[in-house]
Amino acid sequence: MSGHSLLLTIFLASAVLIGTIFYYIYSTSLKPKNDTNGVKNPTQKRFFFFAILAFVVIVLLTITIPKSPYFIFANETPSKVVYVAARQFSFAMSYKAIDPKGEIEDVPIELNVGDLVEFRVTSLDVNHGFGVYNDKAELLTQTQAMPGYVNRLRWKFTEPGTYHILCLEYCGAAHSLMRTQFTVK
Ligand SMILES: [Cu+2]
Repeated sequence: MSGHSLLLTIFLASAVLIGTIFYYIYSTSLKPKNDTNGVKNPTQKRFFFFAILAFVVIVLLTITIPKSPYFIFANETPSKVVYVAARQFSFAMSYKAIDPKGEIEDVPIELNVGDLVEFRVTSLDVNHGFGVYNDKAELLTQTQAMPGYVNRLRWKFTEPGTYHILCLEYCGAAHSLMRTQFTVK
């Protein structure tokens, strides 16, 4: 079992356990009354409402959790690694690993259509966002840039063009100016 599926299993098992405890408290704290004069017991209605709600939530989670970006391209080896250091108020991108205490290299990045790219994103000061936008200003994918951590973001670009990186987390007075770009051929 991979680390991801183990975490998911633990999460789901805890959710079922918590749900069972809540249901036990719910079922023992109400004294259902018999129907009188044709009026239905309101607690029964409430039970069905919550049962349907729980069903909808479980179905939606089952569909959407496997599609979350954390699992995307997890079983493939990236053909290119791009290192990103965010700082107030710019991004530095390089093909070489970034040493936060050394000189920060910032080189023009060129990627190929169809290549699996892994961005390794960190921050040199405060929390930033790393949002990848296409030419039409549509957000394709994103992760956080956090000091002391390296977040990996994998993506395959299907169209050539200029892509833009924008900070997605308010990080100071010049946050809105914090952007860079790279090309895909
Ligand atoms: Cu920002």
